[in-house]
Amino acid sequence: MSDLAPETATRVSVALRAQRIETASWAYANSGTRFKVFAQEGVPRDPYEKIADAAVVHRFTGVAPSVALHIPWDKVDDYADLARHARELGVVLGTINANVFQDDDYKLGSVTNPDPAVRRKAIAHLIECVDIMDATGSRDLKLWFSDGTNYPGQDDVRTRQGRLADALAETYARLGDQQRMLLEYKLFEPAFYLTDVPDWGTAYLHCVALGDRAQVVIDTGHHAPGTNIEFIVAMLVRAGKLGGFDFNSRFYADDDLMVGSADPFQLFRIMHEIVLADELDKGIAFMLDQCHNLEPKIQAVIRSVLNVQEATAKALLVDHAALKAAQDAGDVLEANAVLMDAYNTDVRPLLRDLRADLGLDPDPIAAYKRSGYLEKVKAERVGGTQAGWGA
Ligand code: AOS
Ligand code: ZN
Ligand code: ZN
Repeated sequence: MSDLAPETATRVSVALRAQRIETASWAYANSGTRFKVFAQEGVPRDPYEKIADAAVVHRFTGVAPSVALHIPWDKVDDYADLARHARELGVVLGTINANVFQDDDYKLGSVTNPDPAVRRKAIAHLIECVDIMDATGSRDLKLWFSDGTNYPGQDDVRTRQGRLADALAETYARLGDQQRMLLEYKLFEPAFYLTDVPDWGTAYLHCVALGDRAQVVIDTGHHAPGTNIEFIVAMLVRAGKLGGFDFNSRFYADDDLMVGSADPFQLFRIMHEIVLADELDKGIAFMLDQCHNLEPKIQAVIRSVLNVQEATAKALLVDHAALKAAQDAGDVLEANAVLMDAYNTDVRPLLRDLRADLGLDPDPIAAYKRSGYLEKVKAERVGGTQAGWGA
């Protein structure tokens, strides 16, 4: 039992019940670094099996009812059938992630490539992704571009921005009324000198030019060390331009480790900005973008979902009235103490109670392990696929 005041526990539980976290299809498949992919037994052999694994995560957590796809890693002949398969398992297909970074043609860029034929090919893929969204019923198209240059002088910065703007505008024009374009930025990698969408400012400028249904995605691993990510959250929320998160943890660069593992306090600070702005259930997509190279994948995704839930619960515990009073009084230490009180609260009893109320096992990881699912798929699935990298 949680020892929080009953009305506090109720308020936090109601908000947590409404929270939705989207998992990523590629997290269930084999992955690694450019040095080695360590294959695991029982990993999915096709998109249908990835969705089955995502459904298991939802079954034990109750808050992960959608799974993001990556095209062409999750290419199938009939996307409506894939959506039906997902629904039968109790989940839905979520964000469609485009891929204009793995073909040889994209060596000098995709939508920013100097060659118009390559740019056309890239735009055709982005539009194909919207066709797929129509079939899957997905709301969001997520765009991440590896485009950039390795050497000063290699290409013209402003010309490339113009090519990018043209491609985004053509794709945006193809979206349906209920569909959104989410533009993701990343500081560097694979380009090492200049990346065409390196930061939130660049993504924001493009989204403003496009219109209301273009919004920015914050991948928590895509910043320079020490970047104040919660400040970016606050700025984008204030501008109505925060479309979603790709959650993961980083120690060095785009490490794609489990969210909340490297810096749970940062995750709390991010969720605090979301809760303060009352944006927990207003359409911001809370997605995981992670790779589980060493650890068992489904269990790691469950752990990640729980980490987001714990950070959210702590953010919901911040006493906003006390915080504002301390801020208005200029009481630096008291304001900080209000935040730290919430962060230092053990929310696990509250979350166990919430799961029991929802008819779930209070300990999702133990329940998953007891279910025997991993042993079953290990026996059934021989020759699982790689997430996509180097495939
Ligand atoms: C790449 O670094 C980005 O995080 C993208 O979201 C990418 O599409 C995803 O990680 C799959 O590779
Ligand atoms: Zn990402
Ligand atoms: Zn990334």
